[in-house]
Amino acid sequence: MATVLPSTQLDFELTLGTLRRQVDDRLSLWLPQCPPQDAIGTVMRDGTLAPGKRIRPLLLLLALKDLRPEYRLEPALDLGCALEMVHAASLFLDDMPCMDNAELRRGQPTIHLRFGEDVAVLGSVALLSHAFGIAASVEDIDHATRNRLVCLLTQATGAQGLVRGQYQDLHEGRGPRPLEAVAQANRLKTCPLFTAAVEFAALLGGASNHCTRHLNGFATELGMAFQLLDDLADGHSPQQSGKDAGKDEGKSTVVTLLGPEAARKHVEQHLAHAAQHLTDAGIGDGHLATLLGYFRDRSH
Ligand code: GRG
Repeated sequence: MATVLPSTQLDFELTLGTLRRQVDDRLSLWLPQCPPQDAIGTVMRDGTLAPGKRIRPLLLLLALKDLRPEYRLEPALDLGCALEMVHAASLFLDDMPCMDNAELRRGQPTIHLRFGEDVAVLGSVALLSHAFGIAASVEDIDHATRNRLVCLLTQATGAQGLVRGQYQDLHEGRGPRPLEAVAQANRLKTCPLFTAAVEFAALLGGASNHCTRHLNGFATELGMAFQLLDDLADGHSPQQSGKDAGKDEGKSTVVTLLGPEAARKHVEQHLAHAAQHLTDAGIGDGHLATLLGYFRDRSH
């Protein structure tokens, strides 16, 4: 029997669907349209547009709707595309034999298996460069704000962000490590693009320092919950997750250290903290708060 959704939930799902389509249409405009013999252009396009959740651009767009609903969509969409390209670039690398050695991503064979390791690395670098170019040329924003946006993206991506988190995970995660070390690697590898998304929205929306601080706290807590849900999905079939199953065997994650039940409790705690940050930011009953409900449902 078909599930009947309450009308507010239905409205929100329609909003999410519309925003996702707008992100994909904008991504499609930014990504190279090229013949199949242009392998770099092809992986940039196919790898980024392959079906994914688009959670990072959605966070930006929903945060901006909560902060300043009347704000023009195009600059936010462009920044969302930059975030999604950095994310896709990181997935190309994460899947490579020297990292997670994955075979399946977003329901398809991984980029290096389809196109070779050289193309995966070069495509990733090309996507990163493209993302920074987009952030640096967003229209209708003053120079100082644009510089700040680029700096935020740099910090999220580089040696104090995704790169550091990935390194820690690769070099410490294959043996036993304390829970705090797992949490620290998760904080670095997954949260920076979440916090960049809401900070982009805060900058565009002219949010106060107080509000920005709590948005940052919200995104960090959500990122931590998101990573735990990703780890929990390691036990799902490839049909459900679109990824290889059992990649975390022998690795130290919250799930392997504490078991799935305790990991789910951690998810709930992070989501509760995230909700409190939204209340403290003054947007406790907006779009981001509704989004949290979806993660709460997934944690059970
Ligand atoms: C900045 C290019 C670059 C590399 C930095 C490889 C690397 C170093 C970082 C990878 C970090 C990483 C894979 C973190 C995991 C984050 C995560 C939960 C990924 C899954 O994200 P989803 O679920 O995926 O949003 P979809 O496919 O839905 O987009």
